[in-house]
Amino acid sequence: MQAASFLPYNAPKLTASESQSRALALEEALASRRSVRSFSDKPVAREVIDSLIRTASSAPSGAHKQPWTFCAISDADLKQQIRTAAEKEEYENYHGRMSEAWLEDLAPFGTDWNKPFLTIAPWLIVVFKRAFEITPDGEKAKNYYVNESVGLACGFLLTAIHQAGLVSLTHTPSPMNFLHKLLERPANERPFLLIPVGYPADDAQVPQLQRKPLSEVAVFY
Ligand code: IYR
Repeated sequence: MQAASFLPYNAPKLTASESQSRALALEEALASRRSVRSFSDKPVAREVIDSLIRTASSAPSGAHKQPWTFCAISDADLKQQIRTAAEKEEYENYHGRMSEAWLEDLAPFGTDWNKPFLTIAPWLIVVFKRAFEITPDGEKAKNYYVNESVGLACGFLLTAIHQAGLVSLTHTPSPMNFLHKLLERPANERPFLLIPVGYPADDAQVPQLQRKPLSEVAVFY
């Protein structure tokens, strides 16, 4: 095993009041983030997507294995193939595979099996988790806390998307194996989330939701 070499950590030097105002500024910026289901077809430059993915990939991960692959798709034909396959699965979900209680919980969001955003959004980012790695000599090498790590990277990604003035949807077609097949991913990768990225449609609407107040989500000891 290789020993890590260490460098001094150059922490940003902020006063307590600068810390507070920067915390509040980010809180306010992220308070306007919403999951959006109606996209514009306005293009987004490849360079922006590169940057969003670099930000996502800066997330912490178990033993710094970075157990993720981000597949960014702008090809119209591939987006159509993904839409067709996703809608086939979703049709089954909405017509029998989801419980009555689940359908009732989703009713306020107005979702159904139709997924037009999969062809309208200029980019689809399909996030894969890497369950393990294959070493150059063909051995399996373990990754650690893969779900936690990839979840964190997706959080960074959604934050970066919002910061860039773009919108996203955390879409979870189920089952997702069709993505593995269509994108010809290797055996160590499993689809994790499908995230359309772009601008909202001019007439985009979002459901009226309340976020839980601090008192309901935090306990101080
Ligand atoms: N995957 C389905 C159903 C769905 C499930 C949940 I939980 C949501 O928050 C939204 C939708 C779909 O994408 O329609």
